[in-house]
Amino acid sequence: MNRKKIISALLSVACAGMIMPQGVSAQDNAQPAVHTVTFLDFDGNKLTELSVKTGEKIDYSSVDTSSLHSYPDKYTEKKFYKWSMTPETTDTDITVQALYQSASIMLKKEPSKRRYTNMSGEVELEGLSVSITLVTQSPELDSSGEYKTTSSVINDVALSCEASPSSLSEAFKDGSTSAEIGIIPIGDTKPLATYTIYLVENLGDINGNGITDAVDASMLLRKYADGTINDELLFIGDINGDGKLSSVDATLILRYYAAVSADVNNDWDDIIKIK
Ligand SMILES: [Ca+2]
Ligand SMILES: [Ca+2]
Repeated sequence: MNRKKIISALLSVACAGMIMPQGVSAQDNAQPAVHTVTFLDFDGNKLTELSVKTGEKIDYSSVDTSSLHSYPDKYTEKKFYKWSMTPETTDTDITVQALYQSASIMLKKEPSKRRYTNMSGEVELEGLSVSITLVTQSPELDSSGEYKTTSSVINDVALSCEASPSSLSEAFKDGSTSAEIGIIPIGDTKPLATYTIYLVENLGDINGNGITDAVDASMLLRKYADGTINDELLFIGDINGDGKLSSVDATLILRYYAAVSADVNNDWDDIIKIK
């Protein structure tokens, strides 16, 4: 065998993998290099890290992201959305950051009925208007190096909400004349907003004798005329709920008294609605 042939034979054997280079490389193949995958929270602080070998799949599901779930304020829920990148494997140390999705609930309009004149029935959410703003981070960076966000607004979610407590007897059970009502998405337990309702059982009873009649109507007019109006009087005497006492309220008291006298429907709400 001449020199040329010997070289050729050696090369073909080497190419077939029969001859292993000695030393470091053989050692590397036996024990693949280990790399660190560092996971950061939304603020860029270290959450945890994983060690993965070259070629080994990174197990993202093993990272516990439950600590990233938070309520930055009463109306906002923030949770893990996805990682800034999710390569299957890595041959170097890498860092990935958690991206978030947040949902902020905004109460656009409280339920229109805030005042109840008795404790029977349900809390009414009519008039309630709620919107949810979803903000989602994307893996793309903006010009200042921050993760871009997109936001979308979902309106009119009021229909899928319920009041808690839902019954007036429950709301005012402690004898109080005001109650905090939670507005809760159906199926949820955490209120997205709260508002206050009032119990005014003595509506229109200006002189406080326990009945609402023509005497109260004239007393209201007198107080209206001489300007002796305080908050308590307004609470009892502002029948139409426009924030002031006027002859309109006196007229409504008379109408209520007439209905009671005639033993017909004397529901304040119905009486106030009559134009
Ligand atoms: Ca009275
Ligand atoms: Ca009024």
